[in-house]
Amino acid sequence: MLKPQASATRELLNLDGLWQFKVDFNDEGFSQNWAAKPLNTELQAAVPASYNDLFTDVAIREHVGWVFYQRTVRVPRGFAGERILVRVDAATHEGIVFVNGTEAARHVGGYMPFDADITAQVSAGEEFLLTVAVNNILTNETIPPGRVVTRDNGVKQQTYLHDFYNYAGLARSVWLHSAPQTRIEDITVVTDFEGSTGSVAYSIGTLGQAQISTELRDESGAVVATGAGASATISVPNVKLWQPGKAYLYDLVVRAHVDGKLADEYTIKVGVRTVKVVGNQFLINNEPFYFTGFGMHEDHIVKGKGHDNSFLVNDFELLKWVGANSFRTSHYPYAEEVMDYADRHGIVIIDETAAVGLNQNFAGMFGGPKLPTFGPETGNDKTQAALLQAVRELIARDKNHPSVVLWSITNEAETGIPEAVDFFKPAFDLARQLDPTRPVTYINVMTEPFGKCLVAPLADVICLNRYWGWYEDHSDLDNASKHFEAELKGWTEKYPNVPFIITEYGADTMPGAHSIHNLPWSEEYQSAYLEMSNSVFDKFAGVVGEHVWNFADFQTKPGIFRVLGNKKGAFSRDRQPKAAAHTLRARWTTLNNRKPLGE
Ligand code: GCB
Repeated sequence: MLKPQASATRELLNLDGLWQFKVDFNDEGFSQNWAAKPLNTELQAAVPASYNDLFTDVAIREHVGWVFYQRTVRVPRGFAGERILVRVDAATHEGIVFVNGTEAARHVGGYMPFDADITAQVSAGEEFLLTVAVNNILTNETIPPGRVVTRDNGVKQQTYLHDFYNYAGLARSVWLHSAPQTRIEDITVVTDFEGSTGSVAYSIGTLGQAQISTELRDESGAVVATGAGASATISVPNVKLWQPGKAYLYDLVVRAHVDGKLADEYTIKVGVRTVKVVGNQFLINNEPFYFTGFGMHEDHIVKGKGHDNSFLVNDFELLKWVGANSFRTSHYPYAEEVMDYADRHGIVIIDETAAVGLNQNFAGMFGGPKLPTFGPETGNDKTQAALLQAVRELIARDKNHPSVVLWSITNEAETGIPEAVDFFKPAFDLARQLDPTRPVTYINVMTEPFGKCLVAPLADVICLNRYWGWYEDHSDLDNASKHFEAELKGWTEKYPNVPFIITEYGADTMPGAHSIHNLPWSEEYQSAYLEMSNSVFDKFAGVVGEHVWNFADFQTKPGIFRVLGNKKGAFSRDRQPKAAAHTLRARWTTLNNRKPLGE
């Protein structure tokens, strides 16, 4: 799915700002057709932002159901004669776009963009009333799954089996954009190189018949290669590769002509690089790559999951400062601005669907009832269809990002039962069918070790989340080290030809808490815990990466094991380093994408 852009044939208008905002406390917004007239409300909400922390009213924060966002939009006169669309970058978790009270599009899945084609409903130069209704409910048939319960006081409550807070609303940008009737609909780029010659294979999907031509430009703007036809492979002499920490991006300018006249033009960034799994190594550009970095979250004060370019730049500065070369989009696809920025700055990404919490073993921790993970009331055929749709949309959106090197199907699902294979295998198959160029992984939870997990054989790379020294062997790093090593020995012996990435390891730490005795929650304990874990990883050639949980402290739903959120960040929620950040920096800034030890 192409991101809207301004080009010789396309217009783009950003609709961010303050929108009228109303919470549908009594479920009457649709029956009273709120979208047909100005919302009767004194509230305004910032877009992009999650709405939950904007207001002081806890009933808004904890609302379960629909909210309405509204503004007027004047269609620029230059849009005349074109298709006119509204792009919602994300409506968490379901969005409906209304134009003057009439539904124009709806979409389920809180972290993916969708378009409403409103050409028939609006006119260039005229104003219209744009309303986006957004629903935050998670059920057993959504990704991620959840359950709505009614408390004794009659108030609805959203429960779910993951710890990050269920922020909702319009957390990413909204756009009005135009596209020609005959247009470029899709672009797929696959890159390779041999010696100093690169290749860019592309295939272009169009709406309507058109002749396609392409131009590849280097960073100085010089045309280095050209192509003709809807699919072709073009050669790039003296190619400059996209490398971790050293990005190089070409522009592929795609033009569609009809009867010799330019009908559409669209430009995408192309990084020439390869990704391969060979034996137990992960190769980028045929060189072993060692992942250093974090599982992250889109999470900030006040904005929740709201995208913000200042935070984006600062978070990436901190990644660079600490020596991270990569991160995982735990536990959902991130804003496209994040992906573009990673492309531009050479940061490597493990790109994850929002399939988190497909594991009823967490019911004890997060509140029951504990049901079978897969079954009619939990993970069923519809849930699986939602997962497959999530995989489809993720790959459609992110397939051309050089920064993305690995698809992650799910985080910490229950994978030790045969139903898990039936449930997840189609998702692995689909990912490989849609993108044969990238390996596919899943994130294994500690309760599904190598002797039990049945999904591991489906994966090209096995990712392990391990908490030896925190949830197990708490405050006993000696035992933790022994158990961690024994476990990794078991995994790497069972799967000697598969690379392993430790995608989570971490210890909750209150910034400013200290202990001469390395007591848990102190900054000293977190540093010692990470050093212990890292020294275990260094004993295994098959461990090709370490992602600390988490980059920064983040908001969670309340819980007796959380102190105003998850405190496993190397940085506090306001992005100040804990001692652990310095510990990681000392290690990572000397690694240079390679594992120095244990090889
Ligand atoms: C996990 C989850 C992550 C949690 C983390 C924790 O295994 O994947 O979402 O936040 O543990 O801190 O408990």
